[in-house]
Amino acid sequence: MDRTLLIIKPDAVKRNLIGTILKHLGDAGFKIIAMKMLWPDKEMGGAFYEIHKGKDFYDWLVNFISSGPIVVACLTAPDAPKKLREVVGATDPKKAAPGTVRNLYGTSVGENVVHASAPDENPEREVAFFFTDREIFTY
Ligand code: DAT
Ligand code: MG
Repeated sequence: MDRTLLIIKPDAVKRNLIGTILKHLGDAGFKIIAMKMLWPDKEMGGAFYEIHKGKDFYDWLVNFISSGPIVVACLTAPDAPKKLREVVGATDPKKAAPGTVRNLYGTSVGENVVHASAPDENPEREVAFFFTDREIFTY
């Protein structure tokens, strides 16, 4: 089984959408094999999003991801990174396909409720950013 990283971003946590989003992903066939809630500081947010350093939205993004608690989870399913991106939808909620998580719950291109690892941007690096091997379970 493949694995990928999900982040429920501060906008969704503040709007009390943790359970709604996890149910959506459970119904879509994902199994949670690691999960925790944390409040990242700017150093951690900047390191996680370092791939975007230099882009015009980088400072906004780092401030946003460190603006409140987030939920990080490692999800497994066949072809998990690709499948999660499909279920999450396009970055901009207005362009996300009907019924996707961002289409249903996102409010703007920045406040788009979730992060999902890009299949071509090393999902395993993102899983390892938040979880040690001992925090990820096989069951
Ligand atoms: P994705 O999260 O779909 O992989 P991305 O990697 O291009 O999208 O960008 C990472 C995050 O940065 C994205 O979820 C929201 C934010 N972002 C991207 N483009 C933006 C923009 N034009 N204005 C504000 N925030 C943006
Ligand atoms: Mg991305």
